[in-house]
Amino acid sequence: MVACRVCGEDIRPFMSFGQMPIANGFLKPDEFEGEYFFELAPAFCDSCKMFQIIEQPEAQAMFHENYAFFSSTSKFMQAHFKEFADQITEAFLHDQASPFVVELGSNDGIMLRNFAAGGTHHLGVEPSANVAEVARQNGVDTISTFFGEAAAKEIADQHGKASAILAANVMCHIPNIHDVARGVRALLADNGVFVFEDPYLGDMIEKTSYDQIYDEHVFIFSALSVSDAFARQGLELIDVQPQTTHGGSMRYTLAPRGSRTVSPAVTALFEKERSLGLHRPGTYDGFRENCEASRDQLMTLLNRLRDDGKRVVGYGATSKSTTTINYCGISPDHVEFISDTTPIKQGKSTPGAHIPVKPHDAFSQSPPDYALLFAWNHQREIMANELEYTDAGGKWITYVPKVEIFP
Ligand code: DWN
Ligand code: ZN
Repeated sequence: MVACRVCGEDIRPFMSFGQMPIANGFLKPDEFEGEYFFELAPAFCDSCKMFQIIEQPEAQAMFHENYAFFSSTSKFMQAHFKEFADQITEAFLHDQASPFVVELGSNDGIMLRNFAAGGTHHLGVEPSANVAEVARQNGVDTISTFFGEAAAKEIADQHGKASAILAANVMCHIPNIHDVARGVRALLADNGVFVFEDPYLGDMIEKTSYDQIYDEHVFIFSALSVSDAFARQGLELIDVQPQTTHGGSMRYTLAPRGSRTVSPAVTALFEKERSLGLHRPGTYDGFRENCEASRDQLMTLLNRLRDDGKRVVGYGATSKSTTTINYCGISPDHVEFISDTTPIKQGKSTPGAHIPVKPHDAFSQSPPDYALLFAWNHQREIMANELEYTDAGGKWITYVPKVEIFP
C-alpha cells in the first residue's frame, strides 16, 4: 500500500507490467550492463479518481541532455501545434495589448515557434537541455529547468504574469502535480488560462492501449481526476476538447476558480466518464484482463511468424514500445530491428530487450514481410509515406485497438 500522489489516500496497484527500463533509454552494447530497471505497476485511486503509476524513476534519469524524443519528427504534429497555437490566440489573446505565453515542457519549440513567428512575448521551460537548445536555434526563447512553484515565481519576477500557460504531453509526466499547480497559480494572471493536453484515460481503456503506461507517464488523466487535482490549488476546469493525437488525447482548459464560465462540455464529459466506469476500480480489473489478452494474441502471432521464418521489422522506436516489447516478451528473434527517423536513437538498442534501432533506409532498402507498427498513433501519416512498401505486398501489424494484420 502506498499513498496516492494527489490525495494521499492508500492505493494499491491493480496489475504489474514487471521490471521495466527507462522508456527513452536507448543504449549502446557497452551500457547493457548496469541498465536501470524499476517495477511498472499502475494503480487507481478510488478517492480522487487518479490513474497513476506507483514507482517512477528520478526525473533526471528520464529528462537530460541526451533526451531521445524530438516532437517535430512528425509533420502531422507540427500542423496540430500550429492549430493549437492559433486557437489559443483567437480565444484568449487577440484582445490583449502585450500577451505573455509560457509553455511547460516545450521540447524543440514545436508549439512556441508559432508564437515566436508572430512576435508574441513567450517563454519555453524545458528541462532536457538538448531539445531546449534546438528550440533556441528555432528562435524560441527557452530556459532549461524543471517547472514548479520556485521556477514560476522567478519567471513572474522577470517577465510578469502569464496570459496563457500551455503544456502538451507534459503534465502527465510530473509527479508533484501540486507543486506544478501552485506554480501555475503563481505565474498566471488573474484573467489567464492554463491549457494542457495529454493522452486520455478513456481512450486508453477503450483501446487497451496499455503502452501509454511507462516511466514518463506517471498519470493518465480523465476530466474527473484533472478537475479534482487542480481544484486543490484553486484552478477550475472550464473546458475540455477531445484530440485525435497520440492515440486519443484530451485538451483541458483551467482558470482561477470563478474567473470564467464553465462550458457544458465539462459536465457532459464527467457524465460520460461515469457511464464508462472510469470512476470505478472494477473497470481497471477489466483493463488488466484486456492487456493480458492483447499480449497473448500479439505473442502468438509473432511466435508463429518467427517459426515460419518471416522477417518482421518494427516501425517507430516509440517510448510506448518499451512497455509493449518488455511486457509482451518481444525479442530480437521476433523483431530484427526497429526503423526510426530520430538520429539520436539510431545505432543504439532499445531499452530492456536490446533490439537494434536503424535509420529508415534500412527498412526501405530491405523491406520486411511484416512491419510491426509501434508508432500506431501516427498510422495515417506513416501509411501515406509507405505506399510503396504496402503496394508491393508489405504487411503491417498493429496491436491497438486490437492485434491484427493489414491490409
Ligand atoms: O508523451 C510523450 C510523447 C508526446 O512523445 C513522451 N513521453 C515521449 C514521446 O512518446 P513516443 O515516443 O511514444 O511518441 P511518438 O510520437 O509516438 O514517437 C514516434 C517515434 O516514431 C519517434 O521516435 C519518431 C518515429 N517516427 C518514424 O520513425 N517515422 C515517427 C514517424 C511519424 C515516422 O514517419
Ligand atoms: Zn487519490
